[in-house]
Amino acid sequence: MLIQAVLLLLLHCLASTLGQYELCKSLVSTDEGSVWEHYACQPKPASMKDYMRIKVDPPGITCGNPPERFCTLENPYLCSDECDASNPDLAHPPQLMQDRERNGLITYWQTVTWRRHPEPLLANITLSWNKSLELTDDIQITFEYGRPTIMVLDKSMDHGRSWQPYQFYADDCLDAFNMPPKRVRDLSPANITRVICTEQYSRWVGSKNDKNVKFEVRARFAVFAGPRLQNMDSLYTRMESMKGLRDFFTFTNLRLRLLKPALGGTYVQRDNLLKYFYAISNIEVPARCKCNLHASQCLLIDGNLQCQCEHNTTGQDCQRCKKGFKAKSWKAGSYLPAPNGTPNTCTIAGSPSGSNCECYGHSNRCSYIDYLNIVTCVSCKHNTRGQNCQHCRLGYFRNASAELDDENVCIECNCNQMGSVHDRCNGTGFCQCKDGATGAKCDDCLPGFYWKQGCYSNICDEEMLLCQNGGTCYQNQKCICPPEFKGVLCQQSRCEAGKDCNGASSPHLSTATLLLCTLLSYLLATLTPH
Ligand SMILES: *[C@@H]1O[C@H](CO)[C@@H](O)[C@H](O)[C@H]1NC(C)=O
Ligand SMILES: *[C@@H]1O[C@H](CO)[C@@H](O)[C@H](O)[C@H]1NC(C)=O
Ligand SMILES: *[C@@H]1O[C@H](CO)[C@@H](O)[C@H](O)[C@H]1NC(C)=O
Ligand SMILES: *[C@@H]1O[C@H](CO)[C@@H](O)[C@H](O)[C@H]1NC(C)=O
Ligand SMILES: *[C@@H]1O[C@H](CO)[C@@H](O)[C@H](O)[C@H]1NC(C)=O
Ligand SMILES: *[C@@H]1O[C@H](CO)[C@@H](O)[C@H](O)[C@H]1NC(C)=O
Ligand SMILES: [Ca+2]
Repeated sequence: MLIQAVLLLLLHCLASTLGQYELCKSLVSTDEGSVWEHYACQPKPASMKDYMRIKVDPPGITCGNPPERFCTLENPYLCSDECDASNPDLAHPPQLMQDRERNGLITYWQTVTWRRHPEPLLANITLSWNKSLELTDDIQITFEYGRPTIMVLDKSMDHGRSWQPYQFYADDCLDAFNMPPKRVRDLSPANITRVICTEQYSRWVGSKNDKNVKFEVRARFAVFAGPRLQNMDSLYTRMESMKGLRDFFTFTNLRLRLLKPALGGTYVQRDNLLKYFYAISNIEVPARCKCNLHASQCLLIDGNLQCQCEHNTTGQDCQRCKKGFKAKSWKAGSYLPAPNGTPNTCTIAGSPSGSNCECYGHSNRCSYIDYLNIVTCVSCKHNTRGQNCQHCRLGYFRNASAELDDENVCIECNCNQMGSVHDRCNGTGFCQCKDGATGAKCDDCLPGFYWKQGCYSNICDEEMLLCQNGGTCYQNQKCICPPEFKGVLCQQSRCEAGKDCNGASSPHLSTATLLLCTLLSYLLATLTPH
């Protein structure tokens, strides 16, 4: 017992020297021998600039092709500097935003100058990681020769498919974006995830004084964890309880939209446009791999960051249970309760912790049904049903290319409501069609039928059911008859008994004549004795 206590103490020491959530598991000795204990865990923060891919737009925005002279805002008449892409000493390619500078030598990416004024000088810098990351400290972008007057930081959480603004920067927020200027310190816990426009990093202070533009992460953390981030538990508790807080710090891509360069004053001096351009020497992105609290390591494998998943999870972000470990559905680990959190491990199918009830990852709950003496899964998700969530719900069919534990295992039948008997389908997705309907979803008609919110027998066609007496077939639905004929196929003359009508040979009878005809035949019919 003493040894156990000492071991536990040791473990505690180890955990606290390592920092929070740095261990996914550890071997603990108990009376029954050594067993693994599992904890929520996350990788250490890292300098993600080492792993980012940079793309600058538009093409040709980088200076030096052709070679170009440029001036500085401080001394606009001393234009001895040159950018030349073909000379390594004078080139300013994009990778100089992420290099490791040595011996105090500042290296930077630089754009062409604003020769095309008043056409705006625009540039996008897109940073991609092909991995979900979570910010752990301030993003810091270092501008040489002055910070932009207007810029936007965007982020994507889905590998660049969709983008959203992260922060706006301008020397005049109202003028540039019609937003009131804010500082992060104006934010309260309730609106900490608000996207703001700040004027803090865009005002002209001389190009040597403050070169940095920040996206403040520390100040946002401090709202919960205190000014020196001494109470990280409190932040982690918020991460679990406050909707959108973790997502706010999560991204796969970032984009800087540079909209207006530093001016060094209020106005653009049109007689010296060679002093206006963008130059960035460094982009610092301190973050950790997002592994859903299932990994403490994140490694570069084949050029991509990859969580080293524990707890029998898998996937780039440990966002799935491993095959064969889907007794329950997948869950992210939890920071709570402090200090070790809850690992929410994936459990082996049919293992005791899954209560011997395999649900193929479609349910987390089992229940014992007394009178049947069975254990059954409760609230099967992903459109499954059954004791083990092994069947598809009515209106769904089994996806032949998916395993039973796949989220996509059941596909909606999608039977056409008008053409089908009901919304169920057979094992290969075929619906049961009403008379005249056909196709897997019963949204087509058999030959001899036409579609009008369901299939109906043709009234006329070009082969068997011909319209007569010059009638024309309208969409298989009806014969459009000449005025003097009627009947489904225009087979009937309108005035069979009327002599006057027989004589009418002109194709277009006037309405008056027609009326007269009808009247005459009516009169004849009533007057003729039976
Ligand atoms: C920068 O990206 C935005 C979309 O985020 C796009 O609308 C704009 O045209 C791009 N600008 C340049 C200069 O490529
Ligand atoms: C992104 O990462 C995934 C998983 O590591 C990999 O399969 C994919 O090929 C990568 N895509 C690119 C464009 O590198
Ligand atoms: C955030 O909330 C605080 C207090 O509730 C308020 O004073 C502040 O204006 C809000 N900030 C934004 C950007 O809405
Ligand atoms: C994961 O599965 C392996 C192999 O069955 C097992 O030894 C290990 O304890 C499991 N880990 C967790 C966290 O359940
Ligand atoms: C069937 O399952 C496979 C494998 O998971 C999946 O890629 C595919 O999208 C599924 N098909 C449908 C129609 O959902
Ligand atoms: C489903 O119905 C179609 C069409 O009737 C048939 O070809 C198919 O074999 C059926 N599939 C199953 C699994 O019964
Ligand atoms: Ca550099």
